[in-house]
Parts: sequence; C-alpha cells; structure tokens
Amino acid sequence: MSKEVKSVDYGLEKIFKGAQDFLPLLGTDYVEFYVGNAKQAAHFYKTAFGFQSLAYSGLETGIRDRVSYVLAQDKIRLVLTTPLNSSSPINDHIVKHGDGVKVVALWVEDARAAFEETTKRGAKPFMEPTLEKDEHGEVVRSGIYTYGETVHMFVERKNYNGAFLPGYRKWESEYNPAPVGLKYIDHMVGNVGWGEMNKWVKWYEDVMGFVNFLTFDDKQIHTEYSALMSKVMSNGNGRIKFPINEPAEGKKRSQIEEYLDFYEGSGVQHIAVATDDIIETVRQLKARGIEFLPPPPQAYYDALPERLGEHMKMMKEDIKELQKLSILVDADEEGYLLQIFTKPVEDRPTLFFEIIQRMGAQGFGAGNFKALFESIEREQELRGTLE
Ligand code: TYF
Ligand code: FE
Repeated sequence: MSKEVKSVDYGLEKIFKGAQDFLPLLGTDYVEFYVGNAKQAAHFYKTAFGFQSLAYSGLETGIRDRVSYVLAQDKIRLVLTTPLNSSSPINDHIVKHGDGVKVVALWVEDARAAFEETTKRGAKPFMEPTLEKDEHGEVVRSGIYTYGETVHMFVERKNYNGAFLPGYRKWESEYNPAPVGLKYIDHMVGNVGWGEMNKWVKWYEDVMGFVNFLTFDDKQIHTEYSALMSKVMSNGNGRIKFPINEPAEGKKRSQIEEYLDFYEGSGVQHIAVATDDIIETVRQLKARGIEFLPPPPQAYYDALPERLGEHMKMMKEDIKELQKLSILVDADEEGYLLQIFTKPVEDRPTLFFEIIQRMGAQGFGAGNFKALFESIEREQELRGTLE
C-alpha cells in the first residue's frame, strides 16, 4: 500500500544495489494479527490508535471458521483475526503466543513468481499461490514462513477494486474516531532466539534478496544490565526494512529474552509507524489512553544540544515540547528523527509500537538506545522480569 513512499535517496542506493531483484516488492500490503477477540481488538485500534473501519469477513460473509476485521489509517492496513471454533489452527497460535502478529504481507507484481523464487531458495511454504476473485476483481496470494511461526504473504492485486480482498465486504460503521496521523509502516522488527540472528540475516539475503544495511552490536546496544544485537535488512528499493534482534549476554535478563520467554519463540517485536507530526500524534494517542514507556531522565534532554550539535539548528520542534511528551531525538549525517515507544499492547510483555517522524535521518535512533533500554528495564523491574 505504500506506493507513494519514495525510495530512500540518502546515499544508500549503493548499498541497496547489492540487493537482488528476483523479488520486487512494492510495499507493505497488510499486517495480520491473530487475537483472542477480534471485535474488541478492532475497537481498541479504532478508539486508541485512530484506525478506520475498512472491511469485514465472517459468518455474515459466508466464512464459518473465523472472523477478520480490517482497519486502515492512510497507507497502513491491519487485519485482526479470531477463530470461531476450537479446532481452528489459529487457536494453537494464540495458545502459544498470545495475541500477536502472524502475517507481514508484502505487495508484489507477481505472487506466483514470488512464491517460486523464494521456495526455490529454501523458504518453507505456508500457502501455495491461490487465485481469489469476486465481483470486484482478482487477487493472487501466496505465503512463506519466516522466523518462528511468522509468515510473509505475497499479495498481487491485479485490478482489484473491492474493499480489501475477495471474501471481505466493506465495513460501514457509525463509530469513526478521528485518525491520529499515522501514515505508513516504517519498519517491523523481529526478535529471534540466541545465536539465530545471522541465520535470519542470511535467510533474508538468500531467500528474499535483501541486504544488511545497518548493524548494531552488543558494544553499541547495552545498558549496565543487558545487551542485544541488531541487524537491519532492507529490500532493493528501501521500502521494506526489517531489523532483526537477538539477545546478548548481560548481567540480567534482557528485553529480548523477556519477549522470547513470553511469546514462547521468535516473532514480531515492534511495528514502527511514521507520522508527519509526532507532537500532535503523541498528544492524541496519550489522550486516548495509549501508554508509553517512562520518560528518560532530565539529563537526557540536558545533553541533547551537545549530542545533536549542528542538527539542533535544523530542528523545528521545541525541545521543551518534546520533553513534555517524552519524545526521543536522534540525528545522523542526513538529518534527525523523533521517536517514542509504547508499552506492550498485549498483557504478555511482547508486541509494542514505535511512533517515528523522520526529518531526513535514515537510521534507527542508535543515539537513543541506551535511554530507551533503560526505560524498558524500569518496566521489566516492575514486572519482576529483569532479575
Ligand atoms: O528498530 C529499532 O532498531 C529501534 C530501536 O528492542 C530498538 O526502534 C531496537 C531494539 C529494541 C527496541 C528498539
Ligand atoms: Fe524501531
């Protein structure tokens, strides 16, 4: 759906040229969550995150075993799916992982070729290429497994002009809370098990043709207590960015270990969504009950002018305003970025959201890692999961 997101042109082309073009990706098509109660989850994403009702599938549309609600905000589409009986395999996913992301769907020109090219390179199939059609046109989908039980679907929308996919009907609702300014998915991060990061880096290189364009080792990403490693994978046009984290040895239990324990395996850790106006977006989200990580200490904001140097002059935002909302700031050669992280949005300390506003910078906020991870550790302490 992120058709209008321009490919990055900040000197990264050279790196992206290393990517292979056997799997051209047009953007993120949708993200599907398996949840215990999709009706209530949909209400939450509408009320608190400002998503709009888009499409529905379930008993009323002839689907007997599951219900799916589709929500949209600008280019972002979320699908919330719940099983309608105990024999659905969706239950097994929920029993093991709790509510979480099952599908990261990618928009392609050719879903059959995407399936062939990736399975030929070793991907484990999830769904053979399947043509779906209704009075609004045709869609071809196929799917492969990535880390854990997570899946990449490939979605080829021929000339489809229905609400979402064949089998769905338009969802008209009288309850339509205003959007909060979320625009598109900037990146989605996976947590994988001990020592598995490089295996999945290689998988994205070999199977998907991605390149590793940023690496953070445990020397860069650590606090007094814990550490992690992270490698950012990107496709050739820079529209799809998948950082992959693995835990590293530290004195106490890291947030990545906490995730792996509670998700009972590898999975999607956070979804970063972009806004053009983070101050207004975060104000709205807070007013609607979204909880963010505790603020960094005063010293973090005191040190900003020195850390940002020249970039301070470019900044349109008032630091006091950012501090009031606990928004974090980082900068690199290309510009700066503003970001903030929610607490987990499930009862298990697993999936959370990042809100990000890029003002040129194409990094991931490495300058914030320490403050961010210390905030997370304060939360872990309250949960008794830091040890
Ligand atoms: O996506 C990123 O890399 C940043 C920072 O557990 C980050 O959002 C990295 C690891 C992590 C939480 C945030
Ligand atoms: Fe992130």
